[in-house]
Amino acid sequence: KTNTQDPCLSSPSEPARPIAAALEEKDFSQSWQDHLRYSLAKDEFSATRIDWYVSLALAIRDRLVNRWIRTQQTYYEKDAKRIYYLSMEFLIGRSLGNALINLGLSDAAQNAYAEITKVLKKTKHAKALEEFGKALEDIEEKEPNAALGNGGLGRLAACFLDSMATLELPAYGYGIRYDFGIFFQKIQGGYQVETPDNWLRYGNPWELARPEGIYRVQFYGHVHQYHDDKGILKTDWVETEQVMAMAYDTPVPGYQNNTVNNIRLWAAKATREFEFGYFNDGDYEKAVSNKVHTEIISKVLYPNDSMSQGKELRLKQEHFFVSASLQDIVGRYKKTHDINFDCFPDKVAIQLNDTHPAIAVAELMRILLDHEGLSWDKAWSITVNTFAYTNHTVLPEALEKWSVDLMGSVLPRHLQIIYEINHRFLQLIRQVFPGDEQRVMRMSLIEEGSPKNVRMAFLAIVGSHSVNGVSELHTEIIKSTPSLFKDFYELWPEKFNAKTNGITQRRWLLLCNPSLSKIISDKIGSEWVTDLYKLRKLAKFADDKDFQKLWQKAKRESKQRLADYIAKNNNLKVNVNSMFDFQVKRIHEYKRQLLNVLHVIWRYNQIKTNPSANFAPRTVIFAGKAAPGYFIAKLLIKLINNVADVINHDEQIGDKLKVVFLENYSVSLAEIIMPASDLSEQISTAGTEASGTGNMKFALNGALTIGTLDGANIEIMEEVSAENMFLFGLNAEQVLELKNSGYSPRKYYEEDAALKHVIDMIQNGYFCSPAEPGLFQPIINNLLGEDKFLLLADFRDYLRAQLEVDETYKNKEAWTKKSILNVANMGRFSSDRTIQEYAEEIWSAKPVSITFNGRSKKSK
Ligand code: T68
Repeated sequence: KTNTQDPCLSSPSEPARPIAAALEEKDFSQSWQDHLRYSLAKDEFSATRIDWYVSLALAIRDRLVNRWIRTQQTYYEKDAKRIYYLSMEFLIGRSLGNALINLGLSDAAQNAYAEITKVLKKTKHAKALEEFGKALEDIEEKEPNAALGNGGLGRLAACFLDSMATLELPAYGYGIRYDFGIFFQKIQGGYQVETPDNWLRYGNPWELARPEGIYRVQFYGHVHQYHDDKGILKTDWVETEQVMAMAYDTPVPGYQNNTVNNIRLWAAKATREFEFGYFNDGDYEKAVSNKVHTEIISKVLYPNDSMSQGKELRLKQEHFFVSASLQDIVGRYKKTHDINFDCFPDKVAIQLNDTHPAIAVAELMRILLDHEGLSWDKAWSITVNTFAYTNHTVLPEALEKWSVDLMGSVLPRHLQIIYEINHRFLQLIRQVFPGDEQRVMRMSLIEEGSPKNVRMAFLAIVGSHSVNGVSELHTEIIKSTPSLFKDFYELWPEKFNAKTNGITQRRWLLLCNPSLSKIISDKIGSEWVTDLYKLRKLAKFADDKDFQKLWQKAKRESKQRLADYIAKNNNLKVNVNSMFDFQVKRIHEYKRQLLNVLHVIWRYNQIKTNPSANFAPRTVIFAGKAAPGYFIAKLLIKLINNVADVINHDEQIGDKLKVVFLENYSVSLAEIIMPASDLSEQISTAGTEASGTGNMKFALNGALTIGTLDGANIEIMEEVSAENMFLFGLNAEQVLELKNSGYSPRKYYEEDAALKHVIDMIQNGYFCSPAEPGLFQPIINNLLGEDKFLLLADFRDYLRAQLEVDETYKNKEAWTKKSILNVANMGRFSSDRTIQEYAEEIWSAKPVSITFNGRSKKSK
């Protein structure tokens, strides 16, 4: 039925034909073996473990395909409002285990594995059996991580896709199909060494190339304006360099519903390949070198998580994926609505994951003005009502700025449009704040100076109807800080909102921690998998002795698994009865891994001077990558490894203290770490960590948090209550006060003998080889010079909290009770809740259920 009131509600077309269910009913083990034979042309004697992995993935993918098609058909038929999540990063990790869970195929896969093992045993072919491994996990481990992200921002995008599919939202992820993801980190002689992550080497069974889904993306050239024969001003962007964007699609299954959404990643291809006759025009060599040159655009993920370097290739990456995505989005809209753009914001919501895709504001304007012939005002209103922007950082060096010269050269038409946006925007400022030229300067999209810069965050704010921070505190900070968005908040308070991050409990509890999941579901049922607030039911068992025993046993199993991993990878034996204390995240000064190290050295000194001191035995574990060009962060990794070396080889210390640096932190390593955690270190300087999401993963797996009042830690405290955490340090307000009143780190150093001793040991070469005694001097200079992140101010209170941790850990029941209560109160931190809020408050998007072969919400 057509709604006469609302012209944006179009009548749904005829329902599509029912889909044959034949494949869904085919025996799973048979599918697996058939793929080995017919897709890979291998028999069980020549199959490598990777072949077994790929054929298994293909058998699973077969079971996604019909629902995937059906989902896209349904969105089209219902003319649903689509959500587009534009992100330079998607840190997906592995897909196999997640697909099994979401499709409800875990048992089928286990049975198939057992069956094939039997078959192989009969052949008595030792090599064949060995390649097949001892358990399904051996095969799952062959899957490379899809590591197309740096850290929290990219992993958040992946959790969001999972939640959007589970909530049946018509959502698409758009990004770049990098040939190389985040580098592999090796530790050599204590130093980080980077090697390339060639994750596509053996192919990628999850993706489907869409060679027909290609778009032309333009760069450079110049703008040509003229009046056509009717006297209308036309704008052409001409003599450009052109690159083709080719689509690769990966399915995103929802949890046991029929929804399978899509993530579309773009790969750069030379235009020449697609232009008939180019290779015939004689210059073969030029053709090939041109191909190499342009395909560089999607070659590698930039490994910086907190620093905008202003590199030309990065700007090209941003425009490349934005332009292809917008062409795709506008094309999809026109299939249903043709050239009537009035309904565009009712049918399309685009979320900008940080400013990395912010050029989209200018690109959509360009498409609407230059290609679709809309007026400025109409195009602008559509643009603002379509876009929403998420900010993820307050660090000034991370805020993207592009020099006007660079943008004028790479994207001349976009620069022109940005100037026009700015011109109109500054007129508005002058109207609202007459005579306040200072404010006009501060708010201009163009930063004056040499070079002149385009401020991308300002472009994103002006071009969006919503601006959100990723926690309550972070949102308050961006609204109130003059050097951030205070002026914009004063102009448009209604645009600003908080959307506290979340994580998907499907990956971060159900999948990664089967033993804890089982005892939880045995006790309270399994509704928590799609409604995390259901975990509250655990609270009444927090004191239950039998339940506590089960809880401890699950934790111990996971710790044993990690201990085995450490034995193998670090050649170090750790005691599973010791407290496993983790700080895993990117290495950055603001995250204060150094504060953790200072505590470790202090503890070492205490144990040495008083061997009978009653500390709870601890294993302090670090993991995380440093940006390859971040000198101090890399030196910190070396310091951690050197400190570990001294402490781990000190026989006086024994089990009381061990220090471990786990190399190459990744999504799949996190899946081993989280379940094994007792203590979670979330110790950033208050006011610096926008939200954090590792904090949530740890707490959901029963770790207790030692942390500052920063980011989402505050909201975790609101849920689990302060007495079930170990909070310390200055709050964000006190940090500002201290900085404003003149902070002197030296004072703390001079007045605290134990702290002084720790710092002196680092400075005097206690943790260095005699050949390079001054190795860590740059770290000391930072600490005693500016100490930008107030480590010394927080040191004493951190020690106090750490001693409280010891006391609590020694009381096993008290600790376990707090652990249970942490898990019980984690409901708020499901990304399902976060996405629900985005859908209602920013996107105005509604779920669309997928009916599959006459059934809805039910997979086999
Ligand atoms: C993180 N940011 C925040 N940035 O640091 C973290 N940056 O507090 C928050 O929980 C998380 O985002 C999710 O909101 C990042 O991870 C990046 O990775 C990044 C990448 C490129 C450029 C700048």
